[in-house]
Amino acid sequence: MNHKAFLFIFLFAFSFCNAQRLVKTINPGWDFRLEKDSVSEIVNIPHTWNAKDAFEEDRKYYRGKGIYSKEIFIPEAYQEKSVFIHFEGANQLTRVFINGKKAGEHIGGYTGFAFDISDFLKFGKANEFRIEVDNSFNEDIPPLEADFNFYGGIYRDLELIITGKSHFKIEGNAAGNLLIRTPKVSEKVASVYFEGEFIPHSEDKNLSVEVEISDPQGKIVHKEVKTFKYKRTQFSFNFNIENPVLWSPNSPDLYLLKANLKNKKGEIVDSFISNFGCRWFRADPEKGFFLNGKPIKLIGANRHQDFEDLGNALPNFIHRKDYKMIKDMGSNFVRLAHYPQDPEVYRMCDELGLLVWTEVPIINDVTASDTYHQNAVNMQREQILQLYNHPSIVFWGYMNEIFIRLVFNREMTEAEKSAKIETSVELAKKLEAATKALDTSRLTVMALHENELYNTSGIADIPDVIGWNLYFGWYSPGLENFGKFLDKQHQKYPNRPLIISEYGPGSDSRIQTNDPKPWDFSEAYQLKSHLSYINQVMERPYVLGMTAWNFADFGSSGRQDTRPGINQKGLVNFNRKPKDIYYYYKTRFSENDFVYIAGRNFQNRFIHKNDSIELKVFANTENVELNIDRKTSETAAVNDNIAIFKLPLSEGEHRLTAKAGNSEFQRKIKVHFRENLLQNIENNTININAGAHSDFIDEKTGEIWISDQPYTENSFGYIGGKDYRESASKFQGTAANIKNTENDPLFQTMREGIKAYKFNTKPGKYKISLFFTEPNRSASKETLYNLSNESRGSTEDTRIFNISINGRKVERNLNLAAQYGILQAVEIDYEIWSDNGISIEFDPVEGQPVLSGIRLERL
Ligand code: GCB
Repeated sequence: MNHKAFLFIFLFAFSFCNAQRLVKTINPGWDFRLEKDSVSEIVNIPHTWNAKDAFEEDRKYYRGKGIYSKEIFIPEAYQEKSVFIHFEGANQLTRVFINGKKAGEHIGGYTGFAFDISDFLKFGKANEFRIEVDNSFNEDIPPLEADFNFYGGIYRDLELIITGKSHFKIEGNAAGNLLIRTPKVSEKVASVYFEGEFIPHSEDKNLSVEVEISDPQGKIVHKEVKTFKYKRTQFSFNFNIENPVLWSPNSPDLYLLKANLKNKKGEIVDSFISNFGCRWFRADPEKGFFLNGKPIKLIGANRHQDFEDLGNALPNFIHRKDYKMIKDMGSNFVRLAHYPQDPEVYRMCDELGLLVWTEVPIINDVTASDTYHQNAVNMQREQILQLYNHPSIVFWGYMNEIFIRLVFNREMTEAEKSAKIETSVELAKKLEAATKALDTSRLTVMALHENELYNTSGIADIPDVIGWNLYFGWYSPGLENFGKFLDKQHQKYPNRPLIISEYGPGSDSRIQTNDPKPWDFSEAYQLKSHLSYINQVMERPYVLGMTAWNFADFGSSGRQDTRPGINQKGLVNFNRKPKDIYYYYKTRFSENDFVYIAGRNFQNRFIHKNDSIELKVFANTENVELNIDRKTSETAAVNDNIAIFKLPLSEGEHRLTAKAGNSEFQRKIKVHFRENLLQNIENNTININAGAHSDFIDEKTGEIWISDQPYTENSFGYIGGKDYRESASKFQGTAANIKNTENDPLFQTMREGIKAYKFNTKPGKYKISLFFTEPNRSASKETLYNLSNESRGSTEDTRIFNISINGRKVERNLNLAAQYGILQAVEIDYEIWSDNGISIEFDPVEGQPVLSGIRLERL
């Protein structure tokens, strides 16, 4: 060993022993069982017991108590220390027992907490840890309800923290109340306050706190020591940083503060390390958001903390990856809806340069009890004290759409409604006061839904900034009504800074079309809607910014969209595979040249011979050059970051290469002429998404169910009827979970009142598969067999029809509701020999026939 290496090891070992705080996870190997079960299993933390059942058919996930137990050996040496157990988060009511004694209890599922467990431990021995976590509905704990799953468990890291006998304050608020405040920052000087508490042990008289600050380059810019007389527990430092390096999304430069707590002998008994940043900001109701004196339009997304197959029990790398993806799409801002997230998330936002709106989960409804109010206020206090030092945070939020139940609950009396409003306003005032008591340097914010009650009740006047969750073109009609609504609000309340906290439709990567419509869940409609919203925000300087709903699809057990149990408004899928819209944001908001050919999941195109392929190319240059099959090139102008090409392509595969500035993108697409499908039937099955204007791609099998078409000579198609969405005169399709299938969209769209489906086939043996569902929840289950019965109810909701194939009756009095049930996926296959084409006739007996899909195979 050379001399240098020896010195290095010595120094390392020395500083290690001297750094008195040890933080170590105790995640692995817990014996876990649900209270209702006797069998247990071994699990690792992060863990939730709802990762699966929240997505099973009925999605009634277990909300109750889960019990974690484990023996943990505590070394003899810890007798000279203080030992804490620290939860980064457990949902939602947690009780800790050590060696049979209760060591602590915490309420709330989204903030961290710690207990001093020193007095409960046996040293040099194994100790019995038992942790009970309960996610049952509790009317005193927010959130009472919301559009996401309340997965139960210890779903974030679990740690022991070991310090000297004397230590910085850890218990209670978990961050130790060690706050770094930067109340005044300018380009010339930043004044910094570092303040907090320590807990002195009787053996340690006269403790001192030593502070060292380094700048973003690692150069020490300030050092200071203060000694405190015994029994003093509060300390504070106040110093200036001249010409501070400012933190911003473009240059997220961080300062580092290290603090040591030392005893009289100069030994370090505890230590604390935290980043902080120097920046200032304001929200102007007329001119928008300003950071470090410069205007900045806030652009980004909301983000939930769950992931496909994992529930909310995510390893840190997924948290990190999400925020990198959010940053990478050109965001400078995120809303952590609807609750405080993993500590790693805030660290990432500081480092990546993402401004943050973080909020406590007071959602949809409030309980008018002191306990509920107090729990809500405690959550906000914990959030603020734990996250205070992150320069990325600019908004402390509380309350999301707090009047939504009130508006939709028809059973409530006027008196009950007034009482709800009163208690909500009262709680908002308490939350506002509690927030400002801890932090006047940040802005408070609340998210509202489209309703005047927020204005008339006065609740919208309480926070500094108002966030609007607006779903024009989805829950309420007309994308263009978005801007009109904002202008009206701005006119009426000119002193109120506004931000768009949520917007965006649901989309399903399996649904593709060039002719998007509201509620068709196509990626194309998602693009249309987001594009319109972005333009409308960009035209309005007074709007501070916008966060899309949502970065990723997320679990919500009550949802019945095209993937039941999942809210599909994500820019990326539940597993984070991007939808096209993700790349639209990246194109629109990233500074480097970027080009992307839309249609990640739309690579097979089924068109009519004389039609051309419509291709959308996203680019942030003035023009895009598109090369086709390395032969011909076309150029198109870019509007709103989209160039549209109409390409008359031949049948078969084509390689497309788009170029914009320094960026290049390739995509293969395959063109199929619908006219030729019947000719090639030996090689191809034809799958038709009856009653739909969109293609549906079965992710599992790769089958493509092409959009429907009317019958024409020498081809195939329907005769008669209407798309169910139109005939039902509904804004949406069925938007209901279809049982016995994962291909809900195939069944949710249908042709109602259909008379026939025809194929001009050559002679041969064929298999015809018909796909149906009964969409009407009140469809009558009575069949024609008891037609004679006098007691037969209204025929309005009865649907009975016959089916014939080439003149032969194959179904007599088919009543889907009676024979299969409502909203069930039904497939019936028929084998036939046909000499001269296929004609399937639907003949109504009562009500109107329906058809959801049809598949033709040559046998
Ligand atoms: C909202 C809620 C959010 C929902 C969203 C939706 O306004 O704030 O929690 O998930 O709408 O998708 O309906």
